[in-house]
Formats: sequence, structure tokens, C-alpha cells
Amino acid sequence: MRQTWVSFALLGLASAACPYMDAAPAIKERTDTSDSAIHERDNKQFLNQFTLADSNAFITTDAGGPIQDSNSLKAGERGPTLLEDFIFRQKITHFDHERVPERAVHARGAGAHGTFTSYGDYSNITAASFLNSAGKQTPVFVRFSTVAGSRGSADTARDVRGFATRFYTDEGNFDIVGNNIPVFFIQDAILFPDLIHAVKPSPDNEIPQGATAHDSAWDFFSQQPSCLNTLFWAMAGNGIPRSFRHMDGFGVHTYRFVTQDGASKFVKFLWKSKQGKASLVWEEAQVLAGKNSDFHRQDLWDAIASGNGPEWELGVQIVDEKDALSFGFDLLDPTKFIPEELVPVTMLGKMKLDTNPRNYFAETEQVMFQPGHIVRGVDFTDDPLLQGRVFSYLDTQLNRHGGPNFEQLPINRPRTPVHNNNRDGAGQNFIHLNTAAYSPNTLNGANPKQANQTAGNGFFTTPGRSVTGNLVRSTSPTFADVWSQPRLFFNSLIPVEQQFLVNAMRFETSHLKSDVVKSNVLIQLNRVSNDLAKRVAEALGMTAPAPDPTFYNNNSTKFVTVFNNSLPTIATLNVAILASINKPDSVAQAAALAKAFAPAGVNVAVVGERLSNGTSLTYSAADASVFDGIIVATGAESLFAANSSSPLFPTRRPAQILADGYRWGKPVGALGSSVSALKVAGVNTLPGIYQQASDVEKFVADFKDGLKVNIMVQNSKIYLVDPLYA
Ligand code: HDE
Repeated sequence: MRQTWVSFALLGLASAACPYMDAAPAIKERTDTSDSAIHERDNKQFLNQFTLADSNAFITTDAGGPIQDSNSLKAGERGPTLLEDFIFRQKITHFDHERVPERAVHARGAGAHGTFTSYGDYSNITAASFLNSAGKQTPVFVRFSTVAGSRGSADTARDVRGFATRFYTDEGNFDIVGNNIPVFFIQDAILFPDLIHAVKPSPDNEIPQGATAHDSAWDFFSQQPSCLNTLFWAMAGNGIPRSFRHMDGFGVHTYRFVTQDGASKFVKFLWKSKQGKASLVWEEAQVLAGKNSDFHRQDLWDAIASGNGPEWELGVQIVDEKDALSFGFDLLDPTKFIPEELVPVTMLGKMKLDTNPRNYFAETEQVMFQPGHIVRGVDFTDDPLLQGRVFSYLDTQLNRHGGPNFEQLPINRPRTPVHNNNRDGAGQNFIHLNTAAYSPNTLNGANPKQANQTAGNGFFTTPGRSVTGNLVRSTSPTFADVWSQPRLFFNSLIPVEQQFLVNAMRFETSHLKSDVVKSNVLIQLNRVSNDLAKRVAEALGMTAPAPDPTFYNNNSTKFVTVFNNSLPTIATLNVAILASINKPDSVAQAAALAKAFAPAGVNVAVVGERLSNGTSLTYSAADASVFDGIIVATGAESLFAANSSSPLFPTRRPAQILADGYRWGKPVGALGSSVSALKVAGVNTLPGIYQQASDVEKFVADFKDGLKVNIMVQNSKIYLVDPLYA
């Protein structure tokens, strides 16, 4: 049997002759799987054949007949609508069925297309074909997400972020369905429903949305202390990233790389952001949830639309399987990460996202990732969380799609031929010609044939893998220590970052109503750090338990801090220039500053009293939360005067923008006469402020440096530290 792209043409999906369709590119034989064909059929090309632009077309029914659908068919102009109105019924029923169930978790997300390029030939460690030569390109689709919130929730909720990548390899789809945190809450998939029920809104009133600051979440965290490591990461900067672009990604589980000869090693997948790591500040994240709840989605979209698509390097930490227990924890335990000092990362390639989806539903909502989308050269391990995930994703997607043919949706289709004996089901797209839909058969020449390691480039598990053991329902004793790593993580944060974590825990636990839960939380925190437990207890008006030093250690790693990093690029960061449109010198300086920042790729928004030629935003709409740096231009100082008021924006709004920006760790500055505005905003005496009388060039150079660092780190005396524990 020869299954070709022609099946789509038969359905009319790509017929250029059809008057109601837009011309589609010539259809390729699906059996052409050469590298060049794959490359040519990258996501853009491939998906083009399914696009529909409605240009110069008449409205039709779903059956293709031209119609008018702006009035229903009525018995008389003032009469009732008739059952006969098939046009009305089709339009309304289609609308009634427009939604599919949102993802049970990770419902809120944003996606993008791009390309992965392999740095080399890695066939010495894996048979995965997308890694078998230098420069080899593979199309990818990535979806970033929050976990707990529903589809309409705010992007900036404090939460773990999903980082799911689909590689459309020339040997089938490979998904790394990862997160921006290298560890997970639980060690056994059977606890996932418990975790999610505890974290999601309360079943009675569905409060709170996309938040863990409630009793059931912390009840579970404190009863199931395997959660602590992930909880610590989420309470630090990773829980509220500056953008999806400013976070790393992790495969979390230990996987296997397997060579063509069957030799295998354990690997951990890591994505390293080329934009660097940065986080929001909690108050800023809360403000953003109101000011622009699409902040992360928008940021990704805008960066790609402006030609500044984000990049990540993919790396692996490679470990001999015999060393699974040699780091003081079990590599099969997904609540542990390997500090990079112990196992450095081997970089394999780079991914660039450069194309926004054309249709959110068709692409981002219908993309269905699975840890079970795996290719030869990669294999699972016995990690009990991974084992459960391999089951769960297929199951949930059957539910979301309502049938087994979701892999045939354009965004899910592999770029390789699909041949098997799966048949029928709702929405079947293929017209199968093989009537011997079973194996083994003789009637179709034994096709499709069984592939294996030596025939047909088949998926294979490592030959060395074997399993024995008594049936048990228990946790391995090698998974028992769940306190040492959160301690290592906490040790590794710089003081201002530790304070950030303490503040987060204070915020969350202050919302708890149950004293039992609060004291259980303190017991667990105290197993990690007595200092931390005391600082949280203080805010709760409680007393921390006496030190519980069993798991206290002085280990640390320099790879986990978010704050203590300098960004490698400031391209796509947003700078506001606060100006006054009534002062020509102010507008002129704003324009000069915008020009000076342009070569660095910085987006500049000139803020004025009203929209005019020189301004792109007004004081009434601008907010510090959406900017990475704020500058007051000469002449705007009059807007900051304590007695200044305007009918166009709330009193003292310009000063508020400046003060908020500084409080949230952004560089702020002023040029020329506007330096007086800093004083009014109350930030002039603080370090880390950029001021210049007239040297614009020097000012811009210094400010650009300021954009790279977290000002909170420079000024930790201001932002912290709890005096008692500094
Ligand atoms: Fe998921 N997870 N998960 N998860 N997960 C889903 O699958 C599940 C886990 C992750 O952008 C669901 O298609 C179980 C770890 C991401 O579409 C569901 C367990 C990690 C996404 C599901 C885990 C993840 C999901 C919901 C414990 C990081 C979004 C919709 C055994 C390594 C993918 C869906 C996207 C989505 C189940 C744990 C990441 C219900 C049972 C660990 C990024 O099947």
C-alpha cells in the first residue's frame, strides 16, 4: 500500500481548483522522507496546505454550497424560525460545539514554531536521527504554559511553567514535555490527581484561580514533603519568570540515550535560554495580572513578530547507569536534579522560535504532546512518575479530542509516513486502501512490516534493560530524603533571592486558615532550614520548631540562581521614556533616546500626556510593570511636581510609574533638568539610579548595562534583608 499526501487532496483540502479554497502549494508524496524533503516541509510549508484565508470567497455551508447566513429562515418577517432552516441549524450547532475540554492541567499556554539545529553527529551516544549530523535541522513546535490556572487565567500567576517541545523528526515525532523547574512535586504518578486536586481551586466555590495560596495546596505540600524541592524552586524567581523567553527548561525525568549498538546511558534534558534568566517581582506580577493578563503570551508573540525570536540550547547531563545512586540520591527519583558541578551539561544543539501560530485553536490548543512520543535512540527509565505519564497523556487526549484520530490533526501529524493497522474512528482523515488491516498478513505482502533495530529503523528499547522484583506498593527507600535538595537550593540563592523566597512563602502561608496546616508547613520548612522556618513563622505569628538538623547541609550550586545573572542580551526589552508633549525639548530628547537604544534592539515606548506624533503611550495607560527600564526625559519634570495635576491622568501617576519601576528592580534614570523628578518620586538618593546632566551617550551606555542586571542585587540593602537574619 502506498499512503500519500493525496489523501488530503481527495478530501478537497488542497485542491487549487476549488473556488472556495485558497491556492495551496503542490502536494508532496508523503513517502519522500529525505532530509531535504523534511526540511522543505518544515512547519510553515507543511501547515500551509491546511490554511484557509477566505479571500475573495462567498460564504458556504460546511457542505460547500454558497449561502446567505445573516438572517434565519422565518415564517413571515415577524414570524418564528423554521426547523427547516438547515443553514441556521448548522451554524448554531457548530458554534455550540466549538470548544474542546481544556487541558486538565497546563490549560493556559502560548505556542510557537521554530527550528532545532544539531551541533554535531551524536551517534556515539544516541541513534536519534535528529542528532546525527552537524547542522541538521528539525522543525519544532513549543508550547509554554502555567499549570494550575484555567485557559483564561493570568499569565503571571506564581506557578511552575510548562515547556513542551515537539520535534518533527525524520523518524517520527519526539516530544520533550518538560517544565521550567528541573524537579517535580511527587515521585509516583498515582499521586498526580491528589496533587492537582489540592492545588486547583476549591471544589465548592472555585476559588482561588491559578494560585497556591490556599489551605488544600499547602496541606498537601506539608503532608507530602516530596513536594518541597519543587515548591522552593517555584517560590523563588522561577515561579514568576519575566517571560517565557527568560527561563530555562528541563525534561525532569532521567531518560536513556541508546546507540544503534544498544549501548545506553542515563540522560537529563536541559534547555538553556540564550536570553538569560530573569524573573518578575511578586507585586509586579500581581499588578500585571490586571494590567495585562496576557503579558507572557504577548511578549512571546511580539518578540517573534519583530524578528527577535527566542533561542535555547538543548543539552544533556550524561550519567553511566551504574552510577544511578552515586550522587546521594536516586536518578530515578524525579524530585531531584543533578547539580551541574557534578555532571556538566553537554550541549547538543540550538532551537530558535521564529514563527507565530496562524490560528490559536488549530495549533496551540490542538497540539497534543506526549512523553510517549519518542523516537529510536531515546528510551524511558523506571522512574515511576515517567511510567505513569506515558499512560496519562494519551488517555487525556482521547478525552479532549473525543476519539483516537487526534494525531491526524495538522499540528500533530508527523512529517513521516504513518502506516499501521489502526482504523476508523471519529474524524478519520485517511482513505486507507489496504484491506488486510492486520498483521501478520499475506494478502498485502505482509505490509506494513514490523520494524526493529535492524530493519526499518524501528524504535527499540535498550537491549540491556531488564526488570525483576516482587510486586510491591511502596516507595523505594532511595527516594526517602526529600529535604537535602531543597536545602541545597536555598543555600544556593543569594540573600536578596532568599528574601524573595521568604516573602513568597509568607504571602502564601498568610492566606492559610488552618493552624494545623500552618504548623505542618513550619515543621517541613524547619527540616530544610531553621532560619527559613523562623522567618516564615514570624509573619504567621507563630513560633518555629527547634532546629531539626538531620538534613541540614552546606552544599550549594552556582547554576540555580535567577537573580545573580547578567542578561546576555537586552534586545526586546522594553524601556519607557516619560516625556511631556508640551515641551519640544522633551519630545526631541525622547526621540534621540529612542534612536540611541534602537541598535541594541530595545523597544522604546515614549509616554506622554496624550497620544501624539512623538508618543506611543499615555500616562493614564502606562504602568511600570510592563517595562524593563524607565527614563524621564528633560522637560517632563513638571509632570512630577507634587502640586501638578492633569485632567488626563490620575494625580501623581508619572511619579508612581517611576517609583514602582525602581521598587521592582528596574533601572530608572533621568537626563538634564528632569533629574529633579527622581527626587519627587523618592528614588534620587538610592544607588543604581542613572542620572546625567547632558551626556546622552554615556547615559545610554550606562543604562544599557543597568538593563542587564537585577537592580535588586545591586541594592540588596534596600530590598532586604530581614534585619534579624541578615
Ligand atoms: Fe503533565 N500532564 N503530568 N507533567 N504536563 C499534562 O496532558 C501528568 C508532569 C506537562 O503544552 C496533561 O495533554 C501526570 C511532569 C506539560 O500541551 C495530563 C503527571 C512534567 C504539560 C498530564 C504529570 C509535566 C502537561 C494535561 C504525573 C514536567 C502541557 C493535558 C505523573 C516534566 C503540555 C495534556 C502542553 C500536561 C498528566 C507530571 C509537564 C493530564 C499524570 C513531571 C508541560 O495528561
